[in-house]
Amino acid sequence: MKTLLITAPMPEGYFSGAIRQCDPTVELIEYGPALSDAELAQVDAVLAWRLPAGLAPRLPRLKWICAVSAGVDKLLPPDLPPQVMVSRIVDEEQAHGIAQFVVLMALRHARGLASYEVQQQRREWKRQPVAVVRSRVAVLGTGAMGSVVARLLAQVGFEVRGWNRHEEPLDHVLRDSAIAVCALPLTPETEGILDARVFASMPRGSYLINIARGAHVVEPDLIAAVRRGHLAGAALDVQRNEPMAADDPLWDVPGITITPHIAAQSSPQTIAVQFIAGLHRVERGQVPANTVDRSRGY
Ligand code: OXD
Repeated sequence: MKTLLITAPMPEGYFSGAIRQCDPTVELIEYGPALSDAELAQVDAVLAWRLPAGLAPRLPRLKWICAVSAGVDKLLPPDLPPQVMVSRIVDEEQAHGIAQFVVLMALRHARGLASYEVQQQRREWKRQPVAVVRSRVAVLGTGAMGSVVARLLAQVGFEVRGWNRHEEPLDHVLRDSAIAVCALPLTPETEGILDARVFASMPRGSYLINIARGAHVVEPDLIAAVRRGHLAGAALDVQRNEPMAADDPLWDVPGITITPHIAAQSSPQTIAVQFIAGLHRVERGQVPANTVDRSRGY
């Protein structure tokens, strides 16, 4: 079985090295736009972050796509033949790292750290009222990531409620939450779910943390809600356009913290181990672990 590696913007070598260390017999082809149709016709599996547009129909033998990520939203183009299985990485270590990042940002907001950073710049030693954090946090998405995030937030004192799309309207859970954390999968149903209407339903001074996908957020609506002072701000580890251009309007909004999709990543070793196990299952005609329901998109 031949596997095509398409891991840009991460270098393919990062993954091929880890895979060859675990199993030197795996046949790997690094993706490049110059690959011929004859070369592509030999590909049985793909290990990828994003599938280039128009590539799927050029892979007539393709049986399986393994994401190098927790999300598969960039691997489900409409021209992907229906029999191709798509699976994702499920990594407890990554989920824990993401939860740590969310706790960091939630505490930074709830303990008012940004205002002390401003005070320090002014050399101003001034105490604000101090209280142990008990604020209410809504975690949107109760899957592999969301449940770990919710647990760690609760452990440090937040009052946490999980939400998923089939339970109650989103504005019901947000209207009394000081912080909303987006941990949803990106699907056609959740794209743009965080828009002006939702921001208006959040209490004044509340805060958004997004560790899922940039496209969950209607960014101009978020910018307007923060600039108006309705939301106190947001921590965005993911953005609609990654990498963000230097002139992206998100950079300059006071209260919005940008990080470049670093909340947590799976290591190439973890990805290699899960990929090889999946490849062996595909070779035996079995379904690999963590295969998504393509009709749901997660
Ligand atoms: C992701 C990841 O899905 O980094 O964003 O795994």
